[in-house]
Amino acid sequence: EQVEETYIMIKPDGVQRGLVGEVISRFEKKGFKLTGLKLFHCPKDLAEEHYKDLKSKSFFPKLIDYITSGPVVCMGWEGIGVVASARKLIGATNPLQAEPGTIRGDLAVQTGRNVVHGSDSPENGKREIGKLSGSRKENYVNGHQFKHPG
Ligand code: YYY
Ligand code: MG
Repeated sequence: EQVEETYIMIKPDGVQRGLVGEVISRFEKKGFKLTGLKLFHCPKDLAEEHYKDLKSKSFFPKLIDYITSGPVVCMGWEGIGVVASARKLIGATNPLQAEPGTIRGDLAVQTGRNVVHGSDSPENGKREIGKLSGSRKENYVNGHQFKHPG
């Protein structure tokens, strides 16, 4: 197992419903390290870039409308095997199929309102942190450098 970084984004429904603390808490309690965080209203072009692999899907326009409908919380999380582990913590794409104990399984009912995004590979983790964060990591952490204890 390798130390890697994943991009986790609390989607507009999660922010609006007041689930930011709940989501962050689950990643903290698991033992991962927060490497960056910002509140961000994603412009359309960046949303389309982020979800470019889904461009041909019928739900794509609705997905872009939704993800740009309000602020999201962009985060980087680091740790051993964090990419796959985060996907487990998040649960299946359709919240009705997500296991209880997962974020989507506990907190959501609709695929189109499933609270949180997590990268599906270390490569996409890097790409998404770079792109959706505004391409510069300094910007992503809002210019603040911080050291995580331990
Ligand atoms: O990685 P994950 O978020 O679990 O699913 P993806 O297949 O990458 O789809 C991204 C996003 O698109 C999903 O979280 C909700 C939305 N979506 C949808 O609205 N309807 C579908 N049938 C599939 C996905
Ligand atoms: Mg995905």
